[in-house]
Amino acid sequence: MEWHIIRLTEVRSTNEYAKEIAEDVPEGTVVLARRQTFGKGRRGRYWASPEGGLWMSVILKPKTSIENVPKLVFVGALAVVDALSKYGIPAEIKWPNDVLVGGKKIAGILSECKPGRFAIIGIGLNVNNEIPEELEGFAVSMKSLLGFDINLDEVLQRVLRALSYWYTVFKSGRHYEILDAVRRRSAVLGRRIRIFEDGEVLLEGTALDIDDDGALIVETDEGTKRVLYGDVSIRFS
Ligand code: BT5
Repeated sequence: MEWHIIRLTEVRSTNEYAKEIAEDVPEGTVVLARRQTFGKGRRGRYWASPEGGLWMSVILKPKTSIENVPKLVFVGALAVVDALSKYGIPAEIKWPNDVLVGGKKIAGILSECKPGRFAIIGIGLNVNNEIPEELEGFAVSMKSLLGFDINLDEVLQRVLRALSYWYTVFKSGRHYEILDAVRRRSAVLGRRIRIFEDGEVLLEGTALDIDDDGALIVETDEGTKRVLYGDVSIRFS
């Protein structure tokens, strides 16, 4: 995969910027910013993006049916986990879009798409940046784990290399390989969890599996439930 990198000093959100240019640029265009002033998570949540972190959005134009597009979140998460492993950092995927190290969030993925036109994988990875006070105890950076500054460009190249690999798997239709990898690296399977939607508990139970569509299977007191990724978030009970 050939990547074309657009480097910005400051932007509101690389995902917003990527959406604006997506129709006019080739697949593989990457928007990278040193800092974001309105980095976003899902559902208008914020994403702290001070200098020193890896804030990027990748523009893709997959020729696949719409129901597969949500799996691109996993492609992004797997790329981050693989890149971290090159630094000896063991990371796990908290379904559907978080990457955790030792239970703390080191990265988040935000995928957005215009069906039939383009898809964007937004990746926020804490590298050398400070973690805001309000996230202390919940978030972690590569620097805080390793104890030294990491070359941001090298992290970018490692994420892109892993992304090339997983996106090739995606495009060739081997989605089961992606799901298998997510299961193996999962932070949730076998654990008791509560699933929230709009701040309300949707259900509580034990995470049993991630099925072939990428949905989470949860065993609850009322039976087995299937949760499609959307805007739910998980807390460990
Ligand atoms: C996400 O949302 O985890 C997706 C984050 C995607 C960020 C990237 S950066 C490049 C691209 N451009 C953008 O504008 N966004 C993408 P969600 O699952 O909704 O999690 C959001 C929650 O994570 C917040 O409510 C905070 O609790 C927490 N959070 C915010 N900033 C964080 C940080 N830097 N590190 C760890 N956790 C953070």
